[in-house]
Amino acid sequence: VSDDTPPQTLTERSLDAVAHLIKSGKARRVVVMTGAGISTAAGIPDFRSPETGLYANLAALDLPEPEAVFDLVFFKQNPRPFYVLAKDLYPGNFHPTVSHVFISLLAQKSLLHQLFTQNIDCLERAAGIPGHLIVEAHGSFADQRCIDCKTAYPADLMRAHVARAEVPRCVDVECGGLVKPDIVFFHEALPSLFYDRMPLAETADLVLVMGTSLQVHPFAGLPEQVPGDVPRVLFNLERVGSLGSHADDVLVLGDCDSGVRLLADALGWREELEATWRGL
Ligand code: CNA
Repeated sequence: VSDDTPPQTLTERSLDAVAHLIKSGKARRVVVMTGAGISTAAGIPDFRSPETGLYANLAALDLPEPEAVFDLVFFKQNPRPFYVLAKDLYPGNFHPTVSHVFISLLAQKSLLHQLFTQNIDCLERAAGIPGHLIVEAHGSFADQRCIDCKTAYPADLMRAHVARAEVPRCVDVECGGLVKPDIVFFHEALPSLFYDRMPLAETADLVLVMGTSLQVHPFAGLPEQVPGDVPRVLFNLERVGSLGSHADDVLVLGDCDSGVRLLADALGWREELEATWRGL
Protein backbone atom coordinates (compact mmCIF):
# COMPACT_ATOMS: atom_id res chain seq x y z
CA VAL A 1 0.00 0.00 0.00
CA SER A 2 1.37 3.40 -0.81
CA ASP A 3 1.70 5.92 1.99
CA ASP A 4 -1.01 8.14 0.53
CA THR A 5 -3.70 5.41 0.56
CA PRO A 6 -6.07 6.69 3.26
CA PRO A 7 -6.87 4.36 6.15
CA GLN A 8 -10.51 3.23 6.49
CA THR A 9 -10.81 2.77 10.24
CA LEU A 10 -8.04 4.89 11.75
CA THR A 11 -7.99 8.65 11.33
CA GLU A 12 -4.31 8.28 10.40
CA ARG A 13 -1.65 5.58 10.51
CA SER A 14 -0.23 6.42 13.93
CA LEU A 15 -0.17 5.19 17.52
CA ASP A 16 -2.18 8.26 18.53
CA ALA A 17 -4.93 7.15 16.18
CA VAL A 18 -4.77 3.60 17.57
CA ALA A 19 -5.03 4.98 21.13
CA HIS A 20 -8.01 7.08 20.07
CA LEU A 21 -9.74 3.98 18.66
CA ILE A 22 -9.33 2.24 22.04
CA LYS A 23 -10.29 5.23 24.16
CA SER A 24 -13.40 5.95 22.06
CA GLY A 25 -14.61 2.38 22.72
CA LYS A 26 -14.42 1.40 19.05
CA ALA A 27 -11.77 -1.24 19.75
CA ARG A 28 -13.03 -3.62 22.45
CA ARG A 29 -11.80 -6.92 21.03
CA VAL A 30 -8.03 -6.69 20.83
CA VAL A 31 -6.22 -9.77 19.53
CA VAL A 32 -2.50 -9.95 20.30
CA MET A 33 -0.03 -12.20 18.44
CA THR A 34 3.43 -12.58 19.97
CA GLY A 35 6.79 -14.27 19.49
CA ALA A 36 10.23 -14.56 21.06
CA GLY A 37 10.97 -10.82 20.55
CA ILE A 38 8.74 -9.84 23.49
CA SER A 39 10.93 -11.94 25.81
CA THR A 40 14.41 -10.94 24.65
CA ALA A 41 14.38 -7.99 27.09
CA ALA A 42 13.83 -10.58 29.85
CA GLY A 43 17.15 -12.16 28.87
CA ILE A 44 15.76 -15.07 26.80
CA PRO A 45 17.36 -15.17 23.36
CA ASP A 46 15.07 -15.44 20.31
CA PHE A 47 15.75 -17.85 17.44
CA ARG A 48 16.58 -15.66 14.50
CA SER A 49 18.15 -12.37 15.61
CA PRO A 50 21.63 -12.23 14.03
CA GLU A 51 24.44 -12.70 16.61
CA THR A 52 22.22 -12.87 19.73
CA GLY A 53 19.64 -15.45 18.55
CA LEU A 54 19.85 -19.10 19.60
CA TYR A 55 20.39 -20.25 16.03
CA ALA A 56 23.50 -18.09 15.79
CA ASN A 57 24.91 -19.64 18.97
CA LEU A 58 24.31 -23.34 18.47
CA ALA A 59 27.62 -24.22 16.82
CA ALA A 60 28.89 -25.86 20.02
CA LEU A 61 26.05 -28.38 19.92
CA ASP A 62 27.17 -29.92 16.63
CA LEU A 63 23.74 -29.94 14.97
CA PRO A 64 23.09 -30.70 11.27
CA GLU A 65 21.12 -27.42 11.16
CA PRO A 66 19.89 -25.12 13.98
CA GLU A 67 16.25 -26.18 13.62
CA ALA A 68 17.27 -29.77 14.48
CA VAL A 69 17.27 -28.89 18.16
CA PHE A 70 13.45 -28.65 17.98
CA ASP A 71 12.98 -31.53 15.52
CA LEU A 72 11.26 -34.66 16.83
CA VAL A 73 13.12 -37.01 14.46
CA PHE A 74 16.49 -35.59 15.55
CA PHE A 75 15.43 -35.52 19.24
CA LYS A 76 14.78 -39.29 19.17
CA GLN A 77 18.34 -39.84 17.94
CA ASN A 78 20.00 -37.25 20.12
CA PRO A 79 18.02 -35.43 22.83
CA ARG A 80 21.10 -33.88 24.46
CA PRO A 81 21.28 -30.58 22.47
CA PHE A 82 17.67 -29.86 23.37
CA TYR A 83 18.41 -30.28 27.07
CA VAL A 84 21.50 -28.08 26.87
CA LEU A 85 19.27 -25.38 25.42
CA ALA A 86 16.36 -26.05 27.79
CA LYS A 87 18.60 -25.02 30.67
CA ASP A 88 18.81 -21.51 29.11
CA LEU A 89 15.08 -21.20 28.41
CA TYR A 90 13.55 -22.81 31.49
CA PRO A 91 10.70 -20.89 33.16
CA GLY A 92 11.23 -19.58 36.66
CA ASN A 93 14.50 -17.84 35.89
CA PHE A 94 12.99 -14.84 34.10
CA HIS A 95 10.81 -11.80 34.78
CA PRO A 96 8.01 -10.66 32.41
CA THR A 97 8.75 -7.61 30.24
CA VAL A 98 6.88 -4.32 29.85
CA SER A 99 5.28 -5.81 26.73
CA HIS A 100 3.89 -8.77 28.71
CA VAL A 101 2.53 -6.36 31.32
CA PHE A 102 0.88 -4.19 28.64
CA ILE A 103 -1.02 -7.27 27.42
CA SER A 104 -2.07 -8.02 31.01
CA LEU A 105 -3.40 -4.43 31.31
CA LEU A 106 -5.50 -5.03 28.20
CA ALA A 107 -6.93 -8.10 29.95
CA GLN A 108 -7.60 -6.18 33.17
CA LYS A 109 -9.49 -3.56 31.18
CA SER A 110 -11.58 -6.29 29.48
CA LEU A 111 -10.10 -5.37 26.09
CA LEU A 112 -8.12 -8.55 25.43
CA HIS A 113 -10.11 -10.81 23.11
CA GLN A 114 -7.30 -13.40 22.82
CA LEU A 115 -3.54 -13.68 23.04
CA PHE A 116 -1.87 -16.06 20.60
CA THR A 117 1.72 -16.66 21.64
CA GLN A 118 4.45 -18.74 20.06
CA ASN A 119 6.50 -18.47 23.23
CA ILE A 120 7.17 -21.41 25.49
CA ASP A 121 8.55 -19.43 28.42
CA CYS A 122 5.26 -19.09 30.39
CA LEU A 123 5.92 -15.34 30.95
CA GLU A 124 2.35 -14.50 29.89
CA ARG A 125 0.99 -16.32 32.92
CA ALA A 126 3.71 -14.82 35.12
CA ALA A 127 2.51 -11.35 34.01
CA GLY A 128 -0.98 -12.21 35.24
CA ILE A 129 -2.77 -12.70 31.92
CA PRO A 130 -5.69 -15.06 32.64
CA GLY A 131 -5.16 -18.59 31.27
CA HIS A 132 -8.43 -18.66 29.33
CA LEU A 133 -7.27 -15.69 27.22
CA ILE A 134 -3.96 -17.33 26.23
CA VAL A 135 -3.35 -19.75 23.38
CA GLU A 136 0.13 -21.22 23.68
CA ALA A 137 0.32 -22.17 20.03
CA HIS A 138 3.63 -24.00 20.44
CA GLY A 139 2.87 -25.45 23.86
CA SER A 140 5.00 -24.65 26.90
CA PHE A 141 7.39 -25.98 29.50
CA ALA A 142 4.49 -26.25 31.99
CA ASP A 143 4.08 -30.06 31.58
CA GLN A 144 6.11 -32.92 30.18
CA ARG A 145 5.64 -36.59 29.31
CA CYS A 146 7.27 -39.69 27.86
CA ILE A 147 7.25 -39.52 24.06
CA ASP A 148 6.56 -43.29 23.84
CA CYS A 149 3.97 -44.24 26.50
CA LYS A 150 2.85 -40.60 27.17
CA THR A 151 3.12 -41.02 30.96
CA ALA A 152 3.34 -37.62 32.66
CA TYR A 153 6.67 -36.81 34.27
CA PRO A 154 6.88 -35.01 37.64
CA ALA A 155 7.70 -31.28 37.54
CA ASP A 156 10.28 -31.44 40.36
CA LEU A 157 12.27 -34.20 38.65
CA MET A 158 12.09 -32.27 35.39
CA ARG A 159 13.41 -29.11 37.02
CA ALA A 160 16.32 -31.03 38.55
CA HIS A 161 17.24 -32.67 35.23
CA VAL A 162 17.04 -29.42 33.28
CA ALA A 163 19.21 -27.64 35.87
CA ARG A 164 21.94 -30.23 35.21
CA ALA A 165 21.23 -30.37 31.44
CA GLU A 166 20.50 -34.11 31.84
CA VAL A 167 18.08 -36.07 29.67
CA PRO A 168 15.10 -37.36 31.72
CA ARG A 169 13.73 -40.86 31.06
CA CYS A 170 10.22 -42.26 31.59
CA VAL A 171 9.32 -42.98 35.23
CA ASP A 172 8.16 -46.42 34.04
CA VAL A 173 11.54 -48.19 33.92
CA GLU A 174 10.11 -50.93 31.67
CA CYS A 175 9.40 -48.17 29.10
CA GLY A 176 12.44 -45.99 29.64
CA GLY A 177 11.34 -43.63 26.83
CA LEU A 178 12.63 -40.11 26.39
CA VAL A 179 10.80 -37.36 28.27
CA LYS A 180 9.97 -34.13 26.42
CA PRO A 181 8.16 -30.99 27.59
CA ASP A 182 4.81 -30.38 25.89
CA ILE A 183 6.33 -27.86 23.50
CA VAL A 184 5.56 -28.31 19.83
CA PHE A 185 8.53 -29.53 17.81
CA PHE A 186 8.79 -29.48 14.04
CA HIS A 187 6.87 -32.55 12.72
CA GLU A 188 4.35 -32.21 15.58
CA ALA A 189 0.78 -30.93 15.45
CA LEU A 190 -0.22 -27.68 17.14
CA PRO A 191 -2.66 -27.94 20.07
CA SER A 192 -6.29 -28.18 18.90
CA LEU A 193 -6.98 -25.02 20.95
CA PHE A 194 -5.02 -23.03 18.35
CA TYR A 195 -7.43 -24.09 15.61
CA ASP A 196 -10.47 -23.71 17.87
CA ARG A 197 -9.56 -20.10 18.70
CA MET A 198 -8.25 -19.06 15.26
CA PRO A 199 -11.65 -17.60 14.22
CA LEU A 200 -11.24 -14.99 16.98
CA ALA A 201 -8.70 -13.30 14.70
CA GLU A 202 -11.55 -12.68 12.26
CA THR A 203 -13.70 -10.98 14.91
CA ALA A 204 -10.97 -8.70 16.26
CA ASP A 205 -11.42 -4.95 15.99
CA LEU A 206 -7.71 -4.29 16.63
CA VAL A 207 -4.67 -6.54 16.27
CA LEU A 208 -1.25 -6.11 17.86
CA VAL A 209 1.61 -8.21 16.42
CA MET A 210 4.70 -8.15 18.64
CA GLY A 211 8.22 -9.58 18.48
CA THR A 212 7.85 -12.27 15.85
CA SER A 213 9.57 -12.94 12.54
CA LEU A 214 6.36 -14.65 11.25
CA GLN A 215 8.48 -17.41 9.75
CA VAL A 216 6.77 -20.37 11.42
CA HIS A 217 3.53 -21.74 9.96
CA PRO A 218 0.63 -22.07 10.60
CA PHE A 219 1.04 -19.29 13.21
CA ALA A 220 2.41 -16.92 10.56
CA GLY A 221 -0.95 -17.12 8.78
CA LEU A 222 -2.88 -15.63 11.72
CA PRO A 223 -2.46 -11.94 10.74
CA GLU A 224 -3.86 -12.92 7.33
CA GLN A 225 -7.16 -13.96 8.97
CA VAL A 226 -7.79 -10.37 10.02
CA PRO A 227 -10.32 -8.42 7.87
CA GLY A 228 -8.73 -5.74 5.67
CA ASP A 229 -10.26 -2.74 7.48
CA VAL A 230 -9.15 -3.86 10.97
CA PRO A 231 -6.00 -2.02 12.11
CA ARG A 232 -2.95 -4.24 12.65
CA VAL A 233 -0.10 -2.69 14.62
CA LEU A 234 3.37 -4.23 14.36
CA PHE A 235 5.83 -3.76 17.25
CA ASN A 236 9.06 -5.36 15.98
CA LEU A 237 12.70 -4.63 15.19
CA GLU A 238 12.00 -5.32 11.53
CA ARG A 239 9.08 -5.35 9.15
CA VAL A 240 7.64 -8.89 8.84
CA GLY A 241 4.97 -10.82 6.92
CA SER A 242 2.40 -8.68 5.16
CA LEU A 243 2.30 -6.10 7.94
CA GLY A 244 2.33 -2.64 6.40
CA SER A 245 0.41 -3.73 3.29
CA HIS A 246 -3.07 -2.77 4.57
CA ALA A 247 -4.18 0.86 4.66
CA ASP A 248 -4.87 0.59 8.41
CA ASP A 249 -1.57 -1.12 9.35
CA VAL A 250 0.71 0.82 11.68
CA LEU A 251 4.41 -0.09 11.84
CA VAL A 252 6.26 0.65 15.08
CA LEU A 253 9.78 -0.47 14.27
CA GLY A 254 12.22 -0.71 17.17
CA ASP A 255 12.26 -2.63 20.42
CA CYS A 256 8.76 -3.59 21.44
CA ASP A 257 8.95 -2.35 25.04
CA SER A 258 9.69 1.17 23.75
CA GLY A 259 6.87 0.92 21.21
CA VAL A 260 4.44 -0.29 23.83
CA ARG A 261 5.46 2.55 26.16
CA LEU A 262 4.60 5.04 23.38
CA LEU A 263 1.15 3.48 23.03
CA ALA A 264 0.73 3.53 26.82
CA ASP A 265 1.63 7.25 26.79
CA ALA A 266 -0.99 7.92 24.11
CA LEU A 267 -3.58 5.98 26.14
CA GLY A 268 -2.71 7.67 29.44
CA TRP A 269 -1.75 4.25 30.86
CA ARG A 270 1.98 4.83 31.27
CA GLU A 271 2.14 5.20 35.05
CA GLU A 272 -0.09 2.20 35.58
CA LEU A 273 2.06 0.19 33.17
CA GLU A 274 5.32 1.03 34.93
CA ALA A 275 3.86 0.55 38.42
CA THR A 276 2.38 -2.84 37.51
CA TRP A 277 5.65 -3.94 35.92
CA ARG A 278 7.71 -2.85 38.93
CA GLY A 279 5.21 -4.51 41.28
CA LEU A 280 5.43 -7.97 39.72
P1 CNA B 1 12.15 -15.46 15.90
O1 CNA B 1 12.01 -16.13 14.59
O2 CNA B 1 13.44 -15.61 16.62
O3 CNA B 1 11.88 -13.91 15.63
C1 CNA B 1 11.96 -12.95 16.63
C2 CNA B 1 11.53 -11.61 16.04
O4 CNA B 1 11.49 -10.66 17.09
C3 CNA B 1 12.48 -11.06 14.98
O5 CNA B 1 11.73 -10.51 13.93
C4 CNA B 1 13.28 -10.00 15.73
O6 CNA B 1 13.70 -8.95 14.90
C5 CNA B 1 12.26 -9.53 16.73
N1 CNA B 1 12.81 -9.01 17.97
C6 CNA B 1 13.82 -9.51 18.74
N2 CNA B 1 14.00 -8.77 19.84
C7 CNA B 1 13.06 -7.78 19.79
C8 CNA B 1 12.71 -6.70 20.64
N3 CNA B 1 13.33 -6.47 21.81
N4 CNA B 1 11.70 -5.88 20.26
C9 CNA B 1 11.03 -6.09 19.10
N5 CNA B 1 11.32 -7.09 18.25
C10 CNA B 1 12.30 -7.93 18.60
O7 CNA B 1 10.99 -15.88 16.91
P2 CNA B 1 9.46 -16.24 16.59
O8 CNA B 1 8.77 -16.24 17.90
O9 CNA B 1 8.92 -15.42 15.49
O10 CNA B 1 9.62 -17.73 16.06
C11 CNA B 1 8.80 -18.71 16.46
C12 CNA B 1 9.51 -19.72 17.37
C13 CNA B 1 10.52 -19.14 18.32
C14 CNA B 1 8.49 -20.32 18.27
O11 CNA B 1 8.32 -21.65 17.96
C15 CNA B 1 8.97 -20.15 19.71
O12 CNA B 1 8.67 -21.28 20.48
C16 CNA B 1 10.43 -19.98 19.57
N6 CNA B 1 11.16 -19.33 20.70
C17 CNA B 1 10.53 -18.97 21.84
C18 CNA B 1 11.23 -18.37 22.87
C19 CNA B 1 10.49 -17.99 24.12
O13 CNA B 1 9.58 -18.68 24.54
N7 CNA B 1 10.86 -16.85 24.74
C20 CNA B 1 12.60 -18.11 22.72
C21 CNA B 1 13.24 -18.51 21.54
C22 CNA B 1 12.50 -19.11 20.53
